[in-house]
Amino acid sequence: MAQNGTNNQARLEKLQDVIRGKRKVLIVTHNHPDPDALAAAFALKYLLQSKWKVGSIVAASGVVGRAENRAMIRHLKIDLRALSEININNFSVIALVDTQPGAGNNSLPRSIIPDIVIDHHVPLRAKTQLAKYYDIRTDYGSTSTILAEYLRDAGIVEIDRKVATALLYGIRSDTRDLGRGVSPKDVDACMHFYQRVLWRLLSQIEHPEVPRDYLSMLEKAISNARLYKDVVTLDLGHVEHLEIIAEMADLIVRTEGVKWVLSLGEFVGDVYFSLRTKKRRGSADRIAQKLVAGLGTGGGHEMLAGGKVPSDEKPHHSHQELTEILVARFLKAIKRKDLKAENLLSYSRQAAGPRKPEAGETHGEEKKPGS
Ligand SMILES: [Mn+2]
Repeated sequence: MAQNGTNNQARLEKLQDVIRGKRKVLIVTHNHPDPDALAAAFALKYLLQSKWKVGSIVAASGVVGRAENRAMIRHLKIDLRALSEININNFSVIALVDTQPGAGNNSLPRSIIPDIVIDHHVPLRAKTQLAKYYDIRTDYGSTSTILAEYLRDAGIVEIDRKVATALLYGIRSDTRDLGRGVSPKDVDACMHFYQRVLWRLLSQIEHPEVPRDYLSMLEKAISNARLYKDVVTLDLGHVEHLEIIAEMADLIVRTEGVKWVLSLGEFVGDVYFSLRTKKRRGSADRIAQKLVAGLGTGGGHEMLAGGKVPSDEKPHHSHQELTEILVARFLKAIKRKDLKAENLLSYSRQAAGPRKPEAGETHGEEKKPGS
């Protein structure tokens, strides 16, 4: 960390140059912000205010639908505004976090080059390099980690406890509890603010009440899922909120014997997908880009990625046709082209029956009742 110290100080000074003397900063995240995007924006706002006394507003397009993310906003009192209700001309500095200009997943008008871009997604976009300040670390598990380092290097010791909680959740959520696409820097960042985390609040965020229709959504997702040997594709059809597509991918990739999941759905006319793999060097980001070549935008990391095909891009294709194209491209990209589809639920039922406990595992009857 020490050899990086000067580097980090230089970064902070450069950032300071961009915002010095400015009155108000607009911080924009990707559409339908996830915990990492929310935490990074929340932390940047806090940094600007506490270090340089510059006010800012956090805004995004889309809907926050996932129960955890809504709980995060509520419990941590994150003031998230709708980008459509913001007059961008009122701001002298514009920052993008957890996304980049041209990535296709944010609603900053194309004509605007942001002043600040902070992100961890592959690829580094050409337009990002036009920003006065950009910090893209594709080896990091989360954008929250970058912000945590800024706060640490800015010498803010008694960091606001809600910000610390947000950052920890942002890092954990993007790295699946520090187990996926994680770098030592992500672990360091978590350790650094550990003492400031509000644990009870974090638990309430991670285990929120889910809406009544959540279970029926689960049922629909799983009963439609198709299995190709070790690959699952599932089409959720029309979804009420976007995050359910990623949530299902995360759930199903945990299934024994499943190495890849492509989860798709339609939201406000556009087709979205999430890609997950258990392979640590899965190049999911590159596969996502292959899927949308000539159709839309995609990107991500080795083990998780996503993308979007806007309806105006291929207006003569139905949702069904687009989904079929994406699935066919996906199966081809991971060399599972000629396999016959099986129903995921039938595969699951085949495994039903008594399972031998593994070494060291407690037998059912020895468990305390209710455990
Ligand atoms: Mn992220």
